[in-house]
Amino acid sequence: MSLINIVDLPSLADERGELVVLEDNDAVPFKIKRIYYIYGTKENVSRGFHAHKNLEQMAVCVSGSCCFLLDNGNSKDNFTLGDPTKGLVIDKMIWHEMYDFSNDCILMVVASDYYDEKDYIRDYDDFKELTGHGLNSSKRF
Ligand code: T46
Repeated sequence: MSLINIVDLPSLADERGELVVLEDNDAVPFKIKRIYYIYGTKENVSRGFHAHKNLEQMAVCVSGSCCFLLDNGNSKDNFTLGDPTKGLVIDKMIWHEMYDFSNDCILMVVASDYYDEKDYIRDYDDFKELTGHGLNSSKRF
């Protein structure tokens, strides 16, 4: 089963250009409490390297492109986000890494809750244990 869950965000296009709306409706599968964006990422820099215990998020590349690695502890998928009408859902308990940012990349993320460092799992071994796929987890079977 793929970890890549893409939400279509139709553009309200007219002769002036494009306009995309994000609202608490069917397009975004949670109530939006926070929005942040990442830009000016230096060449060959990767970000992320964590999972969230409870936070649900959706990422949209409003300019340029970047790649995501998503990992549920058991399997991994990669996806290139480079279309402002596509939202990538990052569910809770999904380890994620972002890489290959284009120079013009602006990555906007809408989130289901306020910033809370305690919600982050930043150690990959801890993440694997919590998903039941760590070294200690496998010893139990
Ligand atoms: C995520 C991916 C996709 C805040 O103070 N408030 C905030 O709302 C955020 C998002 C970050 N911060 C602080 C925490 C760190 O001291 O900003 C600093 C950089 O954050 P971080 O190293 O976590 O950045 P990324 O790009 O690795 O991860 C970010 C989000 O933090 C994370 O939730 O899922 O983007």
